[in-house]
Order: sequence, then structure tokens, then C-alpha cells
Amino acid sequence: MTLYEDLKWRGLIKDEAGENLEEIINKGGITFYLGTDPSADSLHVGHLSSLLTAKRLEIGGHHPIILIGGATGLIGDPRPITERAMISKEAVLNNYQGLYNQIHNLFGYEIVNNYDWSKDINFIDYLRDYGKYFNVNYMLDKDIIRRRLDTGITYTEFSYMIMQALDFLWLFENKNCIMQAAGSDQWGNITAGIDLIRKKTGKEAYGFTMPLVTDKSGKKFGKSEGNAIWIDKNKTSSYEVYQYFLNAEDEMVENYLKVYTFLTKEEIEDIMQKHHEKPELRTAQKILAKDIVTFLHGEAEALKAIKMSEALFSGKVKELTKEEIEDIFKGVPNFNTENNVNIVNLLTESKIASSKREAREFINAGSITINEEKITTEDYLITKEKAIDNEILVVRRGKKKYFIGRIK
Ligand code: 383
Repeated sequence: MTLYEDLKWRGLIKDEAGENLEEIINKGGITFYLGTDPSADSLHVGHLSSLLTAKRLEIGGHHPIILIGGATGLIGDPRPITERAMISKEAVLNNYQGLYNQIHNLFGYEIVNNYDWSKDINFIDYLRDYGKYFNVNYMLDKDIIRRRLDTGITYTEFSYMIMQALDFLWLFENKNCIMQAAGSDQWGNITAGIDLIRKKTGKEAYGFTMPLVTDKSGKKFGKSEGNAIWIDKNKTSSYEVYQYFLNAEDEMVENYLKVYTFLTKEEIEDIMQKHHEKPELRTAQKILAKDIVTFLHGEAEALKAIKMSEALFSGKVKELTKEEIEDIFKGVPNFNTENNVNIVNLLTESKIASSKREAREFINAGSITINEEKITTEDYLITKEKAIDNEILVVRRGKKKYFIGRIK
């Protein structure tokens, strides 16, 4: 398979701009870029597919540049429904550093900051040198802008597209960067850059977008209960990342293997065949989850996440030591308690329940376990003897929410 065929097979190419993109991709040797804004101090799973695609292109002989939007992050790329809240300059700087470290450590890519060339453009030059190349009608016709016309859009966000187009032009002229890749939400911004380059230099640039990764209902993949799955393990633990991918839907797991792993077509076909024979073993999900956690956090973290998942799945937490539990449950909410505490008091004092009434409801619904023993009576007493190593309580609320208590 050629690189282009491989990307197509993985479902990583949606829209294409520029003639003979296929040839350009297969030949190797070009510089391309991909941008991300510092809107948080960590990347999340939603960013991964494009960063991994950059790796595939790099392996195919191209040179990736990752742009972190120190300037664009101060403005905010318009979202389809509402205006974004502006982020403080300090937060953008702090977020920049977080993303820089992650991208550097995980991928080792060349990183640039668009603040470096945007900060000195003065307003009059901006309007004379660049504004003249953007027809407002053309901008209004971009999908994202059109969708905002009902609810409204400020001049600030409206100008975002121009900033991103200037980046492409700057990289084209200064880094010989001729292609931009991104998620499909970036199509308008990419084509704005290509058009600007053509008008300013008479030359052709390229671009393509990747479909946004979704679950089977079409919702964006990478969020659990509305919260992002972060790449920073202090924000989302290895166990949580592992669990998230382990729970991937059967209908979607092949797609995720193609997008998130470097397994070959043959390997993936082989895995899927085994998976279809016994889907209940979740063979494909286990390979996917282990692969991702290993890539993000290293093999030791992946093995720990697997051990923890197995211990929790089979209800064998008691077989773990205090040290293992503390290690495994790093990042899970913690609380301290005393010997001989009643369960209702324990649940409210530790904020596992918001009131005594709610605590009783949880108990009566059978949704509380302590060290994987289901608690069924409201007068249950928690004692040292019941704790792991006379100290540790693994409290589970519902299917997945864990808390760690220590009897002092
Ligand atoms: C800024 C300046 C550029 C080129 C790109 C940018 C950022 C871009 C953007 N990207 C998203 C982000 O930062 O907003 N305007 O969160 C996301 N990306 C990637 C991918 C994605 C996009 O970081 O589709 C998902 O992750 O392109 O939404 O000169």
C-alpha cells in the first residue's frame, strides 16, 4: 500500500485541496504543518488523531511542523454555536508551555509559535497588506461563519480565519511549508490560507482534512460524561484512559485501531477476526487500550492499568496491597475517616453523597461497594478489620466511580 492508500484505508482523509495531493503525499520530502491552540494546559484524545497522522506522514518521509497558537489562542477559533470566552494572556502562556512539553516529549516534532510573527503586525499594515485579500462575502460563505450568522459573531472571532491564513503564508514563505493538515472543522481555515498563498505568491499549496472521530451515535469521541479524556496523566489517569478505550463500542473499535495505532492492515484484520469470534472477550478493545496508554504514558503505566482493571473487574481488590492500591488509584478522590464510622456518615463526610438522604438512596439502590463488598444496610459500620492492610477503603459508587479512604 502507498502512504496515501494507507491514510485512505484508515479513514484519515476527508477533503483534499490542491492538485495531485496523492502524488505529493506518496513522494515524501515536503514540509507540512498542523496547528493547535493553547486553550487548555493539556491535549486531549480529540487532538490525537491528527498528531498521529502527522507521525504517519513523518514516517513516510515528510517533515512535520506543529504550530501552537500563542496568537490565535488569544482570539479563539469560532465554534458553530456561540462565541468563546476570552482566555487571559497568562493562561494562554501557561497552556502554551503545557502543550509544548507534551508535543515535544511525545512526538519530538519541530514546534513554532504564531505569536512570534503575528505580534508585531500593526493594525494599519494588517488591513492594507492582508485585509485587501479577503473578500467579506467569501468569508461569510465559510461554513463555520455561516452557522454563526443567526446567533452572531464578533469581529474578533470573525478575524480568526485571517490569522490562520497568515500563518500558512508565513510558513510557506519562511519554512517552505506547502501543506496543512487538520480535522474537518478546519477546512475553511485551510482553504483561506491556500487562497491567500495563491493570491500573494501565485503558487500552489496543499491541504487535507481528517474526519472527526466519533462514537457510533455520531458524538465526538474522546469525552467521558462530557469531560475530555486528557493526555496529561495527572488530569486523566492511565487507568481512566485504559478504561475509556476498553469500553469502545464493538461497531467502532476497528475504526479506532486504524486511527490510533500503528498496527498494519494485516494485523488489524487478524485482530478483528479473533474479535468477531468472541466479542465478549473484548480482544480488539484490549489491544487498542493497551497500545494507546503505552504510547501516551509508557508501558509500566499500561501494565498497571491492566492489572487494576482486571482486579476491579473480577472484584479482587483485596488481593492488591496498600501500595498497589495507592499507586493504581492515583488521581482518584481521596478522604480520611476514623475507625467505627457508620456508612451514611462516611458517605456524606467524604462527599461521595451530597446529603444523608442521597447516601441512603445509594445504599438502598445497591450502588455502593467497599472493597468490592456491596453495602446493603444503612447501619453498616466501617472498621479497620474490614479495610485493606487495616487502613484502605476502596469505595465504588455505581459502576465506575471510585474513591479511596484511609482509616486514621
Ligand atoms: C491555529 C493556527 C494555525 C493553524 C491551526 C490553528 C488551530 C486551529 C484549531 N484547532 C483545534 C484546536 O486547537 O482550532 N484553528 O483545538 C483542533 N486541532 C486538531 C484538529 C482538530 C481541531 O488542534 O480538528 C482536532 O485537533 O485540527 O479542532 O495556523
